[in-house]
Order: sequence, then C-alpha cells, then structure tokens
Amino acid sequence: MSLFDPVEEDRFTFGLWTVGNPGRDPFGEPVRPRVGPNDIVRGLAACGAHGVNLHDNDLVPFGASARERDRIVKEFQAALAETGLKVPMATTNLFSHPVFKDGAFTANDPKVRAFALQKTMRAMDLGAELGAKIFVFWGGREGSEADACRDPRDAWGRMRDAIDFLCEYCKEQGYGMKFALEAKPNEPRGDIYLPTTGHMLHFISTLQNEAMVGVNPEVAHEVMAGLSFAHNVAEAMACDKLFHIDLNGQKIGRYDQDLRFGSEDQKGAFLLVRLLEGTLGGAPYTGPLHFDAHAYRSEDQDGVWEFAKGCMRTYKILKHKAQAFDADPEVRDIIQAQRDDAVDALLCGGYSPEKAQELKSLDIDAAKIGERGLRYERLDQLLVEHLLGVRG
Ligand code: GCO
Ligand code: MN
Ligand code: MN
Repeated sequence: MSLFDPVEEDRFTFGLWTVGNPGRDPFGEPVRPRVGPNDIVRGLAACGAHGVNLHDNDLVPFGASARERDRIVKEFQAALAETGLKVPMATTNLFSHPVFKDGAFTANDPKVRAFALQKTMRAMDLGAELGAKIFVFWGGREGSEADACRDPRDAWGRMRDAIDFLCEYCKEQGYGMKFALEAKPNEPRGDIYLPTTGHMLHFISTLQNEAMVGVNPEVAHEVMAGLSFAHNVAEAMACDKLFHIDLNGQKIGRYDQDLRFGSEDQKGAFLLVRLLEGTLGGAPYTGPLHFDAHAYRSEDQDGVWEFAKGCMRTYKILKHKAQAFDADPEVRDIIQAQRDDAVDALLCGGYSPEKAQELKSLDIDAAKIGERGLRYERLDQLLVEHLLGVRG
C-alpha cells in the first residue's frame, strides 16, 4: 500500500452524479453508457472512497411510485452494506425538471415554490433513511435572465423563508442534519442569486436557525467569480461554517468545468489543502472531502475510475507536500520573522482604555519597518520548489 492510497480516515466522497456523469454537454450526446447507482457504489469502494452522495433523482427517478422507490432504496442499502460505503451527504435536484425553469424556492409561481418544498422534504426523508447528516442546497435555477420578472429582494426573502421552513421540518423529524449552502455566480442561469460563499455567509446570519446552517463552497464556482478559493474557505472556517466542500479543478474565465481535483492551478490547490489540513498550525477541517467533478469526455468507464483515483491521490500528495513545506525550517523562519508577542498581546482580546493608552504611546519606527524586505519572493519560490518536487 502506497502512502498516497486512500483510506477510510481520508473521508473522500463522490456524488453518484460525478462518476456517473455520461459525458453529455450542451453540444453533444453522452459518450458513456449509464452506470446504475449500485454499480457506482461498488466501483467507488474498489477505488478506496469512503462515501457516496446523491441527489434524490440520482437514485430514485422523478415520478417513481412509492413501491418502486422503496425497492430501489432497499437495493441501494444492500450495496452500501456490502461495500461499507457511507452516505454522508444528500441533496435535492431542483434544477433538471422544466417546472424549475424560473427557479425553485425563488420562483414567481407559489405552486412551484410549494413543489420545491415538497420535493426537498422528501429528499430529506430519503437522506435520513440513508444516514446522511449533511444536506446540501445548490440553487442552480435560483436566478434570472429577464431581471424585470421580479424584485430581487423577493427572491432573497423567498429563499430565506424556504430555508427557515426546512430547518424546522428537519428539527421536527429529529434528523440531526446540518444544512450546507452552495453558491455559484452563474450557469445555468445568467445570474444566480447569492453568487458567492461570502454572500451565503451573510445570508445565513439572517436565518432563524443560524447555527444549523453553513456553507458548501466549490473550487470551480469561486474561480468562476474570479475569487481566491482558499480565502473564501478560510472565511467560512473562521466563522465555523465550513460544513462541506466541493473539490474540483477549474480554469479561470470559463464555464463550470468540474475538472479532476488538482488538474488545474496546482498552487491554488496546494494552498487549499494546506488550509484544510491545518499544516500551518490552524484548526483543520474535519468534514467530508467531496469531489464534485467528472471525467473528461474523452474517457470510457475505465477512465472514469482513473479520474476518481486521481482526485484522491492528488489530494494526498498535496497534503504530504503541505506538511513538508510547513516543517521546512527556512519557511518557518520567514513566516516567524515578523513575530512580536508583546505587541500582539495588545492587539488581541478586545478594547480597554489602558490598552488604548499603551497603543498610543508605543514607539513604532514606521520608516525602519517600511524599509525591511519581507522575503516573500523567497517564500514563494520555496513553495514552488516543494510543489515541483525538488525540495522537501
Ligand atoms: C454544479 C453544482 C452541483 C451541485 C450539486 C449538489 O455546478 O452543477 O456544483 O454539482 O454541487 O447539485 O448540490
Ligand atoms: Mn458543487
Ligand atoms: Mn459546479
């Protein structure tokens, strides 16, 4: 067994829709036959994944009878038991069916909003039956092209009403789930409401059950918005709101590519893994590491499993490199060079009149500090050398 082979403690998960993606795109037909959910579970287990996540309709087709649903769920549970795979997260498909073309929770027609709530409560029942403790909300259709169709404040308020309602439903059922909201700036809508993780964090602070709601940031989505993914994740972690994460790869300025984790922007991926693993010294993220990505359209099913193994392997390689980087004495020396514990103590722990006086009378040589080189060129070069494998 190699250092980079996945093990249970790595908490790697994939969605049924990710390794099950048949390679359809807006310009072309599927290139791979559809693989059933139970075979996906077996394939993922063989790759070393810990869990599988799903939308309601990834498992139970839209409109299936109650009997059919129960049979499908029973067979799926048998596949889970056979392989030991878990279902840490579940979600609702509120985007595929034409009924959601104007949105789900934010649609103008109240019957559509009622249908979306109905479908989500059932998806939560399904998730609970499979043991999911995280429920994701990705509002892919919650947006607009013809912006004159509604006051955007109504969309915001409807979204809040829906999440408030569903929190209460979840509590009443005793499901013990946490909600994770996933932002995206556009695609499939021209503009999607609540477009970034920062917007979501503020939105959450207005909810009735704020404590049970966090975020599910995705690499591709923040990069599409032109933002630093690691900075967004760090804000969520600092607020204790990183409940789930969607890992993938994305080129800047493109459509949502959902590429293999670490296949693009290796430096960004390195800094993200370093943050999640806390190798610099901060508290690590301990939730599931979910890959929301799919294989290139050039691949057959063997290529899909290569893709899945690649996501996990690259994560572990980057974790190893982050540990080596933060243990490198030269790196530590550069980062620690500006430490001043006495001054830091004045800046922590809030305001007091004495501290204000002390701060005012501090003799700080701004000219000298301004002249000092910070050696960040060297630091970044060290990062590049660790990443390229010539150091550490
Ligand atoms: C996308 C999204 C989705 C969601 C998924 C789970 O851009 O298509 O990332 O893959 O993550 O629907 O909510
Ligand atoms: Mn996603
Ligand atoms: Mn996405």
